[in-house]
Amino acid sequence: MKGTPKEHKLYNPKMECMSREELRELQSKRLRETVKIEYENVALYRARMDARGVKPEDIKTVDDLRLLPFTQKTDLRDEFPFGLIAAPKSEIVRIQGSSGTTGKPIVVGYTQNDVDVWAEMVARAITAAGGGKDDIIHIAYGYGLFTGGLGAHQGAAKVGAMVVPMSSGNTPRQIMMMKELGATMLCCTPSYATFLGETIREMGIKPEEMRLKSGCFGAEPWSEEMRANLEELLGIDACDIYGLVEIGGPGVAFECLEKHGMHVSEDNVIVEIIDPVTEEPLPYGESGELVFTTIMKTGMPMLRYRTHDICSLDASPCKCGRTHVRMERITGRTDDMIIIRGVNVFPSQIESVLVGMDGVSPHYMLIVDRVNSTDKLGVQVELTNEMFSDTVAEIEKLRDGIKEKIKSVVGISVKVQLVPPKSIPRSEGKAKRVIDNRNI
Ligand code: DLL
Repeated sequence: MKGTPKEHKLYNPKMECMSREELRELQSKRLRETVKIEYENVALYRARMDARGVKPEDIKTVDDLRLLPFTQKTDLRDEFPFGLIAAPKSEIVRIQGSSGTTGKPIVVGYTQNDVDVWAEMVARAITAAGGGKDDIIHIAYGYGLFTGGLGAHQGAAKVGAMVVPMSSGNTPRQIMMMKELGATMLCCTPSYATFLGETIREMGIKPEEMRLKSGCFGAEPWSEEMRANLEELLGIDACDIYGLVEIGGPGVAFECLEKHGMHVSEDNVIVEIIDPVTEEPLPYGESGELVFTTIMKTGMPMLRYRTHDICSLDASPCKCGRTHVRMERITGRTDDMIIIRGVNVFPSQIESVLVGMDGVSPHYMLIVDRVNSTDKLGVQVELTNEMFSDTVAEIEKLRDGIKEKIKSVVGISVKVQLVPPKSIPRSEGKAKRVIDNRNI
């Protein structure tokens, strides 16, 4: 909370506070090993490196990173499910995925080593947010293929805390459990945390009656204003945490109690910022697309993975003692992905439902609102002329059918509104498919 003196705790001081020179050497060594693994075991990487005339021996230090090819989400789709796995399949102990993908989803295979590395990244994040063995950590991220629940769980278990694996949903029960068990930390999306805070107030429970002191909130973009509001609602320190399933789930970067950017776990990943158009690396401080290379993963390592997330890096010293660079808040995306209640949604997924469906045209608009701190997705769909003159019962049946199909493809409930033919504005350039009314 503001004004409270900050006591900075570290989970792994050796790694987290290593000098920049030592870190560079460690990164270079680990990069060489990773590139060798990829070249020897993954046909796609071998072919791409061969096409560029690059051999593993050419990669000597982190400066040689730019010789390597990029990896994209489409590569994971094309190589689904096991094409990018670098370890023997019998070594894969966990599959995690990205929420809400249509057709071929994205899955990532983790070895026991990868699960352990990831658990430590989250343990560091929890420690940085003031957590430890004496804490009772309430986890309200969803458990499943999404990395939020299991990721936070593993990290909380690693610091030796008492873990309450609530998963998402059933808000009154979440609040009852937090209050009765005396949760001291909360891990969930920032919008859900705000909703919990508002509901706690509405139920007449005062923040003092709860024992919460801090939390790790991420999986979606949020703002400083949202942080201030959340901290005030729950009486806590709210720290940001970032990650993506391709690189290692939550914990890839996390805030300490200084709360001025997320320390990137640089002994496990190499981070770059590139110009998304020229693909050239940009210096610290400039805003561009985040790119990660994993250097500790063995199941499905990633070379220069383009996240499409936009932010900048800050290498100035931090009072907490960590030497790892910090990434600023994510300010946007280079693609049209939106995140609704922690679920990643691409407009193309909605389109795939509508195309070929009788009675509607493939013209649609997604409208995102935040009502009582909960994201709501509305989909406006244009009826065809024939359907427009049909009976109300038929139109309602069509609407329910679309709603159900979107739920099965994207994984979330949406409000479908059928609109008259030609009522959605046509664009001459890039079609505008999303109206985001959330103030984040
Ligand atoms: O969202 C992992 C995660 C779980 C992070 C819990 C933090 C807490 P994915 O489902 O693969 O993984 O989605 C990754 O979510 O590329 C960003 O666009 C967005 N994202 C994740 N964390 C943040 C954050 C998890 N702190 C995608 N701020 C990423 C803004 C975030 N966006």
